[in-house]
Formats: sequence, structure tokens, C-alpha cells
Amino acid sequence: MEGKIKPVDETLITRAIIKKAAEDWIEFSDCDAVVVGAGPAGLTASIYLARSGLKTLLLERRLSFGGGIGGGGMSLHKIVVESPTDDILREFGCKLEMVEDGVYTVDAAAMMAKLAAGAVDAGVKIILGVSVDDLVFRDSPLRIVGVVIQWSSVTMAGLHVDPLPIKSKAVIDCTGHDAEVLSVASRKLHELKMSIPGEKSMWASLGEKLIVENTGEVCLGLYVAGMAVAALHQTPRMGPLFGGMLLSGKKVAELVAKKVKVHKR
Ligand code: 48F
Repeated sequence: MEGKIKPVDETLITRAIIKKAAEDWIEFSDCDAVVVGAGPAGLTASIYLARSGLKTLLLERRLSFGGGIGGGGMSLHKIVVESPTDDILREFGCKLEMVEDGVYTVDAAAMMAKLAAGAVDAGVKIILGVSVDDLVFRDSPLRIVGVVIQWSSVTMAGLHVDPLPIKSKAVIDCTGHDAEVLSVASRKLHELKMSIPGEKSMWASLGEKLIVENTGEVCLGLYVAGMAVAALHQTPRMGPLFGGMLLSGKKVAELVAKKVKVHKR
């Protein structure tokens, strides 16, 4: 039986969108964790943060999530993961194909969709089309207490529009190869004495190991995960091998969950 489509007045469309979006922005103007960048590291981090009960906002500059997943390897629609990260992907319902013992391929589109659905289901608020262009800080001791945000469209148009701040107990840079949040911190907060030398050339396995090892807190309130770790510590890139991104995201979420819970007491 064909249903009759309900007529909707144009004013209602506008009011519904403005009211509901404003409610979200008010709710998430003060968070437990802000994750910047919805690539593999940011999606994974946000899932585990939300699962541990933290109010988690994931901000992504583009109008889509997945970061570098979608491009697979040189635009071929597969990426490679190694054990033990196959278990993380299985947990989110990804189908893996074994290449050899402990090495698997996964379809890029499936991985993007499953990680994003995992984040939404865990309670992460994902907002697309928003860029983080600065940090909010306090001194004595120096600490990061939030991010400064702008519509990506405004940034792309080169308009002079003042941004808005979002407060957060933890800010996690998951912006990938350019480590954009850390780069702002190194440029503007000289007290941190931080520089971003950029990643080294490729050595896949060593790169994976060092990313996970160096994932963590950069200064009070500011954390790094994923390829941004390689940019900070000048460790090797690994191309379309993604296990390290997932483990790094999971590790940073566990570190933040411990710290933020301690603050709450
Ligand atoms: O680049 P991206 O996928 O980083 P990742 O999670 O994973 C890296 C892999 O994709 C791959 C690799 C694996 O071996 O080498 O490259 O570390 O995702 C980063 C996301 O952050 C967004 C960007 O659009 C992308 O989706 N992003 C970057 N800068 C900003 C941002 C910003 N200033 N504000 C908001 N989002």
C-alpha cells in the first residue's frame, strides 16, 4: 500500500534544523573529550571514549568521515590490517579477508561505514564541516582546556569571521599527517617548547610500533593519536597499513578515560 507523504511547511524545516542544531551545540559546548579528525584514529578513539561514559564530540573538517581510509592503497579499495587489530574491526562488524596468518585486507568503504556507525551507536556526537583552528588554554600550570572552531566553508572562503570556543577536559589531535592541532600549539604556545618536524619516510612495521608507543599526552589536556604522532616524533610512515591507527586510537581513549575520571572525583 502506498503511503501518503506528509506535507511539511518550509518554516518548519528551518525551525527544526536551527532548534535541534542549537541544542546540540549548547550541550556540547562543554565536553569531556573533543576528538579532532574523523579518520581511523579519531573514529576509534571516540568510540572507546564514549563507551567509557565520557561526553565525546568528534569534529571533522570535511563533509565526510573516514579520513585516509577511503583512498585505500593508491585508490585501490582495500586496506591492510595486522593482528591484533583485526579483533577491533570484527567487533564493529567488519568482514576481513586473510592474506596470510595475522594479515588481512578489508574494504575501505566497509571500514569507514562500520567505524562511523560504531561511533554513532556508542553515543559520539559527530559534527562534519567544522575545522579546529586554535586551542583554549590556561596557565599555572599551562594546560589546554578546549578548542576554537570555525565552519570549514568560512575558512575555505577566506572570510574574516571570528570563531567560537568549545571547552573540554581533553583535546585529542587525530588530524593525521599534518598534526594540525599540535602545529597550532607549537606556533602559538611557545612555553610548550614543541616543534613538529613531520614524519619520516616509509618503514611500515617500525612505523606502526612507534605510533602506538608514542601515543599519549603532549601537555596537560592535550593528547595525540594516529599519524599526528609520527609528525610529532618524526617516526616512519606506513602507507595503507592501518592497525597502528586503530590501536593508537584505542590507547589514547584509555589514557583519557583514566585521567578524566580522576579529575571528576
Ligand atoms: O588523515 P587521517 O586518516 O588520519 P589518521 O586517523 O590516519 C592516517 C591514515 O588515514 C593513513 C595512514 C595509515 O597508515 O598513513 O593516512 O591518523 O584523518 C585525519 C582527519 O582529520 C581531519 C581530516 O579532514 C581527516 O579526515 N582534519 C585535519 N585537520 C583538521 C581536521 C582540523 N583542523 N579540524 C578538523 N578536522
